[in-house]
Amino acid sequence: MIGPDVAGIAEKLGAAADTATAIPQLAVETGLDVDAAYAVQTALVQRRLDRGERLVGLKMGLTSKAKMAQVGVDEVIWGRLTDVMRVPDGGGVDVGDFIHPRVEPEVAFLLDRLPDPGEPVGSFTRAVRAVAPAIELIDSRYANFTFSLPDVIADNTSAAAFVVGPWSPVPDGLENLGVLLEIDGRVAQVGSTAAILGDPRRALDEGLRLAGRHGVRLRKGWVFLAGAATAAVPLRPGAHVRATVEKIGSASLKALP
Ligand code: OOG
Ligand code: MG
Repeated sequence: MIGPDVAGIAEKLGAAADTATAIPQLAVETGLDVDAAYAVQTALVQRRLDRGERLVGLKMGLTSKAKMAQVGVDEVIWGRLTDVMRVPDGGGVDVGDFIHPRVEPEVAFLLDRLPDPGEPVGSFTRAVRAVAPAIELIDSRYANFTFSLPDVIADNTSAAAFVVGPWSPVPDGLENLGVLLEIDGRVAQVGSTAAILGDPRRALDEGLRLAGRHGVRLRKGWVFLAGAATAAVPLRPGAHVRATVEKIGSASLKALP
């Protein structure tokens, strides 16, 4: 049997992102399984690298029950971040550049010395130099923000943009810090870093393990998003978004009017 058309599917997803136009889900019709979906993701990100973007990190997805429940997919996934997706802290985005953007509060790790492939993280404090509050802007390329597991993997796990706040040393009690998402000064979501796999450090173990399976090595200097602790919230034009993580600080983002 002929396998799915990896390059063709990546092109469709890339064009959907470039033109901010939703497309129907495609995994069932094209026979995409998880492995083929990661191959599509690789081709989709390569399309960005071919036009000059640089890989700057890795993001985890669906590491909390709140997120799994919101999208109806219950497996941990990972995707790639490029320099063009990064928005400066306090910076603005144009909602019109996206299909149906949502924002979610995240914890970011600044990667330092990483173990060799196949090895456990071992010492988190050696692998992670600093932590920061972050906001991820996700934008599924599928209509109605609805997808299956292989669909969302192929779509680079809905990655669209991200903001990283000020870095600080890893605080005590990282496994249970309050997380807040505010829109226009009003609380939109409340959670705890404990929602992220019981301890966000575990997200790094999972990232190393899962990305390692596909031959992807994390790099020193990369940003690592551990996955949202709460459900995501639609981003409306003119909204001011702030994510705060207790003991770490805040990151913010404006949507242009
Ligand atoms: C998939 C990406 C999930 C997270 O932090 O859980 C994710 C989606 O919800 O569209 O980034
Ligand atoms: Mg996320």
